[in-house]
Amino acid sequence: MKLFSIFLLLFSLASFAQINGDHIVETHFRINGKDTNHVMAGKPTTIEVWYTHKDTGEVYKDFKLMHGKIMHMVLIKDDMSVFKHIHPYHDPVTGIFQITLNLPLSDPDNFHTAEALTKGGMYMLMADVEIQDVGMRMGHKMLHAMGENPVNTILMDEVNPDGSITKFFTENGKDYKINLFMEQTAGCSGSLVEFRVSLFEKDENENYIPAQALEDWLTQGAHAVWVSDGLMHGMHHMHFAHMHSALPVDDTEFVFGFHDNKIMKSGLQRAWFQIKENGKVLTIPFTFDYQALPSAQCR
Ligand SMILES: [Cu+2]
Repeated sequence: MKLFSIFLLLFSLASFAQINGDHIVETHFRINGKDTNHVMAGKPTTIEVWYTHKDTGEVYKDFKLMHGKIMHMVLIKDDMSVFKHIHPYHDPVTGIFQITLNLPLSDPDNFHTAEALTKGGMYMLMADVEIQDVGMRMGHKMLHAMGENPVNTILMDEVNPDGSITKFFTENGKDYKINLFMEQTAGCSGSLVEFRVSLFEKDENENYIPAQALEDWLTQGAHAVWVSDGLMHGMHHMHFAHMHSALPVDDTEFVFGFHDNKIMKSGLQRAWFQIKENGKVLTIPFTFDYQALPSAQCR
C-alpha cells in the first residue's frame, strides 16, 4: 500500500506539470518543411517540433534530460501494428527538434528511424519533453501516410492457465523466451496496474536461462509503451501509458507500474517492451485483454 501511495503522489505531480505546461505552451510540428499531415510511406520524411509561449510567441530553448534524452518520440500506427521509439535532435540556437524518418542513422539510440514509416495509413506521432521551468509536455500529431496499407488484424496473445503470456522469438541470432504477468490493484482513484516481465535465452543445452547480458538503455532497465485499441479517438484523451523499470536485481523480473485512472480503455491492448540485451535493444510486443477495475471505496 505504501508503494501505491508513492505512485499516486508521483502521478499527481506528473499531471500537475503536464497541465501547467499545456496551459501556456503551444506545440508546433512541421513535416518536410510544411504545415501538413500528409506523408509518403517509405520516403524520407523530416519531422520538426518546437514549442512557443502562447502569449509572447517566444521559442523555448531549454529542456531537461529525461531518461538520457531531451526528447522521446513515439510513432504508433492506428491499428497498433507499428511502434517506433526515436530521439529527435535539438538545435539549441533555433530551439527546433528534428529527425528524418525512413533514413538509417548510425546513432544506436535511433535504430528505429531506418524503417519507421513504410506502410500507408494513419499514425500518431507523440513527442515528450520537459521544458525548463515549465514542466512536462506531450505533443502529438496525426500523420496520414499515402501508400500501400495492408489490413493488419492484431490477434490476442495466447494466455497461460495462470493468466501470464509467454512468447518465443529469435533476434540477433539468439533464441529468446519472454513472460508477461499483469496484476491490478484497486486504489481510491483508479487502480495500479503492474506488469512483470522476464526475459530468458536458450543456452547450448537448449534450456531457457535468464538473459545473461542485460544492460540499461537510456538510464532505465527497460522501457514500455502501452496503448488501448482506438488510441486515436479523441485527441485530448489518448489511451496511452509510458512506463519504465529497473534491471532485475535478485530475480529475473522487470517491474513496470502504471496508475490508471480512466486513461486506458477496456478491451484489446498492445504493449511494447524495450530491453537492451547483448548490446542490442529488443522491442517485444504483447497483445492482451484489459478490463479497468472500478475504484476501491475510500473515505
Ligand atoms: Cu526515448
